[in-house]
Amino acid sequence: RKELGGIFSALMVAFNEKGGINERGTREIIRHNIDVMGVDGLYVGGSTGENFMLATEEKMRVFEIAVEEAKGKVKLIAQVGSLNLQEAIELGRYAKELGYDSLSAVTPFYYKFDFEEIKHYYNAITEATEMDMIVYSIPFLTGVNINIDQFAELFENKYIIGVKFTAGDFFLLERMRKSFPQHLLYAGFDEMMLSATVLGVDGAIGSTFNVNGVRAKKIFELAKEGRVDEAREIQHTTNDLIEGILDNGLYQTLKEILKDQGVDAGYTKQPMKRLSSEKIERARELSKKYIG
Ligand code: HMN
Repeated sequence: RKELGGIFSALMVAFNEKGGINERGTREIIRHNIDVMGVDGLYVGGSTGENFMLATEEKMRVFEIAVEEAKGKVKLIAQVGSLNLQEAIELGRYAKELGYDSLSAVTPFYYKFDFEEIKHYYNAITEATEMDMIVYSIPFLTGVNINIDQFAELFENKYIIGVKFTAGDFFLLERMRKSFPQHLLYAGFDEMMLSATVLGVDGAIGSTFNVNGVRAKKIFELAKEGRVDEAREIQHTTNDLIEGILDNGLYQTLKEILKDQGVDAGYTKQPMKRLSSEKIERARELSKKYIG
């Protein structure tokens, strides 16, 4: 299972002006990630893919496109989590059929589900699909916090092989690394990747790797070799870029940078707003300054 480590781009999806999937653009983004960024894998259907705003058929189509462009080249994880458990199962079965390496599912959110309910959700998906599962924990967006004992309980399910840890609680991350040496842990905040790597994560899954994957890979590899000073320099540059991106509008700016790099990344889906012309200019400046 540790073969599933490394740097995974949380795949962006290109949309047209009306919000439909721009397939050609999406294929370009995938190839850019593989050929130019050199990532080890793709995390398909995550937050960055604007997945929670898509219809089931659109989610399936994105899974298909990623397989067509990337199968056999990089590792593929399908995020299937949904408040509609039946949909999550259906997507999981489809990802299995398509040959994905693992599933992942966001913790069910909005209704303040208790832990028994959350556990049932994961067990239902893995029982129906018999696929490996990476828990997608992102408390700042979901409001769902899972503690170490609860992770241990989830891991009693042999299909649950790891956690995508998008949080800044590095005490918890360290405790998890010590308690679960065999499980896969992925850093979820790109701006904290070096710290997470020093704590021993097996990989990282991030949105900014779509444009900054080369640096991300370097940080990860240098830190694994114990060359922390060199890694820190690259994290500093990376964070100058990420600060600029967050300040300007995360997904919109990533798409503008991709466009500046010659990739037809299209639009974000409404109600995400369009960038003003000043912000588009700013995105282009970031692209020139940090990517080249
Ligand atoms: C996904 O599911 O798309 C990503 O894996 C989520 C990932 O953790 C990103 N988080 C969000 O977009 C909310 C980060 O890469 C994040 O965008 C980045 O660290 C900038 O804060």
